[in-house]
Formats: sequence, C-alpha cells, structure tokens
Amino acid sequence: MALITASRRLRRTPFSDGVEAAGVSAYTTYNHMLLPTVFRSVVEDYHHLKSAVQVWDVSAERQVEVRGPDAGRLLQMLTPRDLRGMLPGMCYYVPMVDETGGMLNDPVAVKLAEDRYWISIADSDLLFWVKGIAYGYRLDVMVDEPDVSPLAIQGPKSDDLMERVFGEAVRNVKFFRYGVFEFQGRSLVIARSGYSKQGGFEIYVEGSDIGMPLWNALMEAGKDLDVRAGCPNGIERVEGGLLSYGNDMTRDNTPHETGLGRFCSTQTAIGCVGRDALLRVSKEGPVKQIRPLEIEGAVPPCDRAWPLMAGDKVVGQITSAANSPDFGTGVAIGMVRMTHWDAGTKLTAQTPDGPRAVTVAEKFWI
Ligand code: THG
Repeated sequence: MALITASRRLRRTPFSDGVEAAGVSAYTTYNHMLLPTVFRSVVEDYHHLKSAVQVWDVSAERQVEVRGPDAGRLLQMLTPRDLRGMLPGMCYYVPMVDETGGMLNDPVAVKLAEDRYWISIADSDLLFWVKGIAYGYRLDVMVDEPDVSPLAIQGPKSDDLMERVFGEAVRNVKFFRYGVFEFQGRSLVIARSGYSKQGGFEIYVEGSDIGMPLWNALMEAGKDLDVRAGCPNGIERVEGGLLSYGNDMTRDNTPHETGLGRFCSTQTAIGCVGRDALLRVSKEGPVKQIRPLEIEGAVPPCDRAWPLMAGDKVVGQITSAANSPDFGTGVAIGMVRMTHWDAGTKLTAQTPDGPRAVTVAEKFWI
C-alpha cells in the first residue's frame, strides 16, 4: 500500500514526539488519530513484548466522558452488560449496541464516581451516538472527549517498571481495577489492563502537557529492563483472541456472534436500547460466531475479509490473520456459520495469495 498523507485530521498524540524519536516505522489511523503498529518489525516487536516491557502510545483509545446525575442511567442505555454491580475503582469490558442489537463499539468503561465515567473506545465515532442518546432522552449529563490519553505498559516486566515510577503500591492493583497514583504532582488513573495477554497497566494520562515527561520518565527508569516503545501487536493479539472492532466485528454483528455473550446479561440490563432486539436473538442463539482458526502455510497480510469455503459453499470469513512464530502456524480470527464451527472442522480460506487449508481450533492460543 502507498503511504497515508499526514494532516490535522489525522491527529497527533501527546506522545508522538517520543514515538517518532523511538523510530516508529508504521502507523494506522484509529479514532482519527495516529496509532503506531510497528517499530523494529512486527516479529521483533512480538518477541520483545513477550519477554520484556514496552510503553505503548494508545492515545487513539479516546475517552468519551459522561458526567452528571444521569450518567449511570445513560451508561446502562448503551450496553447489555448489567452495570448494577459496577463500583468506582472498576473497569468493565462493555459491548455497546444500537436498537437492533448491532455492535457500535467494544470499549472499556471506567467508573470514576457514581456520576462520572470514561468510556475508552475502539475505532468508531461513539461520541456522536452517546451525545445523541443524551440529547434525545433529555438526560442531565455532559458528554465530551476530555484531554485524556492512555499510555499502556505491557509485558512480563511491567510491574517492575511501574514500581520504579509510581511506587510499590502499583503492584497491588487488580485486573480490571484501577488506583490513583501521583506523577509530578498530578493524580493519574492507573488500571491493570491492556490490549495484550502479557500483563500490564494502562495509565490514563490526563493533560497533554505531562505526556512527554511521563514517557521520558518510564524510558529512563526501565533502561536496564530493556524497555522499548511498542504498540498493540498484530500477531500477539490474534494468538490471544483480542477482538478488533471494524475488523472482526461491525454494526452487522450482535455481541453473541462476536463471542461477547459472556459480557451480556440482557435479561437484567434494564434500559439498554438494544435489549428487546438482543432478547429475541439470544433466545435462539447466533447462527454464526467468531472462532479461532489455524491456517496451514504462509499467511499474507489480511487487509480484507477472506472467504471461508466448505467445498464451493461460503461458510464464513477470516477477518484477522498472522504467522505465529511461537506456535509455528498461521493463526486467525474469523466468523463461521454454525454448520461448520465445531473444533476440528476443515475449511479452505481464499487469500489473495491463493487457497489455504484452515482448521477450526479448540481455543485461542494464549
Ligand atoms: N484498553 C482501553 N481502551 C481500549 C482498549 C484497551 N479501547 C479500544 C479497545 N482496546 C477496546 N477493545 C478491547 C478488547 C479487549 C479487551 C479490552 C478492550 C480486553 N479483553 C480481555 C480478554 O478478552 O481477555 C479481558 C476482558 C475481561 O475479562 O473483562 O482486555 O485495551 N483502555
């Protein structure tokens, strides 16, 4: 593919100067912002992520802030996950759906206070939908995009690096919980979460002015840990079954089709605008669903859906794929019709480089 032209619409981040100094070699766009995808090479980045610690500029995971007396009511309107047990200090992975039950986004919601949330969004303009619901229902809330940019620390040495900058208490933060920690006199929300299966944290950096000072402090503190700039890794996230909105699912899919039924409690999610639609489809169960898929032979870059065939019948599609160094096979995420979704089923993928033998796997690799 040719290069993408830089412009103001493709927003830089508070860490872009550091990312460029570290030698970023490719970006994608995400929420109209730059998101690094490669530093040294996808494979070199992958091995380093699994053995050391990386600092990721994931500013493109923008926050939709919802604040005011109706904040909790509005959040529950957006998702079929029952939020009644959610307390300040917790983060929830929440499928967000429209009135047909179609996926609009798959963000992480962060509950800051009874009347204040951040919705840490994947790549779709969720802000407009949330503002529309708030306005249409005359809710008493403010909805906007604050100056908050997530910086992820990922990899097996994440705790060691974070302790050096934020103190040993950061080790006590539990998975999908957050604590508030000081940096240069500023309070920052730090959660144990992130878009890899290697462990780590996400720092919600509030105020662009402290972006580079924090970036530099982490790089300085982690020198002997071989800390590097990194980014969500296209191989590791497929091995781990981490879904990508716009790639593995779109508005045409329900949460059940995307395997996110485990994050839905539609029966008790009173107020969710997609509740009636989802109650209908969840009763019957989906007729196609996301599956881990093993591919034989070299896997080309996946920049479009690859048809999955059983003989001359299309029975699904592959939406993300990579060659896995650690598992010695092609790994992929795809949507497969129920007639062919059992583990062990043999299929054929039509890739741009020709047909590939595919087997439906038992589970994701990490
Ligand atoms: N962190 C934050 N914001 C984000 C992402 C993130 N916004 C965009 C995107 N990623 C949203 N999508 C996901 C997808 C998967 C996960 C988080 C956000 C994830 N899933 C774990 C899993 O599936 O194993 C755990 C889910 C759970 O148990 O609750 O972490 O990464 N801030």
